[in-house]
Amino acid sequence: MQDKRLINYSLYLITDRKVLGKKELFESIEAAVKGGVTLVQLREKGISDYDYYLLALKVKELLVKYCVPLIINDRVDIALAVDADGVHLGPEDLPISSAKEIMGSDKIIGASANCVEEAIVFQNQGADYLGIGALFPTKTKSNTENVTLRELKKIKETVHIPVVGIGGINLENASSVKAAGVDGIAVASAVLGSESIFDAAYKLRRI
Ligand code: TZP
Ligand code: MG
Repeated sequence: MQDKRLINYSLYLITDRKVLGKKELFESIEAAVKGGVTLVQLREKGISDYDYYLLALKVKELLVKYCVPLIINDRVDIALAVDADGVHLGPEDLPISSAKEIMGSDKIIGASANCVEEAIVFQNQGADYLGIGALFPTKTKSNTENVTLRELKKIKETVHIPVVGIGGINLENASSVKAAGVDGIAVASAVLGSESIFDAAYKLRRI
């Protein structure tokens, strides 16, 4: 487990099987990491707890080799079971304070926020970083609220924890997100949906 103050948020990969097509998840994560992904969030929906556990364990073993931290979406229990580096929580998940109590202060707790007010609340509750979006149209997640680049910039200027932009970010618009001053971009389809996962990650990392 890396010191959470030293985490590199610059290219944050969020997994999603829907965007992978025929590509295999585990190999795709490895290609993305080789291309320059600095942090991975395992985001699995609709699989059994046991399968989620086994997959998370395997991905954790892989990422340890590359010194890339693993974040688990939603599930504090799976994150603890595989000794992941942290968890990402949304409005339907455990409150940040409870997750912190269960996981301890060494683990990373990320939260999704849509505006400055929410960002301040989650920071005060102990979030270690914030995911802000959706910044652009995305097919990867339904029921997202839209967040403007202007609001993103305001959030970044207001909070003191790392801020990551998310939602529909790709090679064309990544520079505009960077211009908002963020600590990183979080992507699913721009990397996992790409023909060459390595190249896509490499190019985004360079931005
Ligand atoms: N949260 C807000 S938008 C989003 C999530 C998980 C989806 C990001 O995926 P993509 O394919 O990079 O738009
Ligand atoms: Mg969630």
